Amino acid sequence: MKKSVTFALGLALTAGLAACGQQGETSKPAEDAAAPAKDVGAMAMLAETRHGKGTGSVTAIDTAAGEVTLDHGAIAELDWPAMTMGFAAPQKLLEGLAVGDRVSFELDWNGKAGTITRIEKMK
Ligand SMILES: [Cu+2]
Repeated sequence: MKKSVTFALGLALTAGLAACGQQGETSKPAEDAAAPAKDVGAMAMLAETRHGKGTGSVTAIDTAAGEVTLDHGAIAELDWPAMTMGFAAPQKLLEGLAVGDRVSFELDWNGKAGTITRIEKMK
């Protein structure tokens, strides 16, 4: 009995550490760090990489570092609600994008971090 409780706690902690949006969340970072449970339930942490598609707007971008933060809508493939979060992205894909642009994008999610595989400005 005690063993299973410990195991469950370990899972919860792991899920918390891997919570999507942890890096890029712009709203109330202190509160998010203390209570990431809202997103953890929706984002099952799987070891394999999953692919998702979404739309959103660019809220921050660092082309040289290969980082972009998107305020994105729900992503059905990943069971994600809408949120603001950071992604890694090849520099080449970020060229020509700017804060405020509306974009459609695709990403690979490895359970801890997302990498943009396609991102295009929408008219
Ligand atoms: Cu997210």
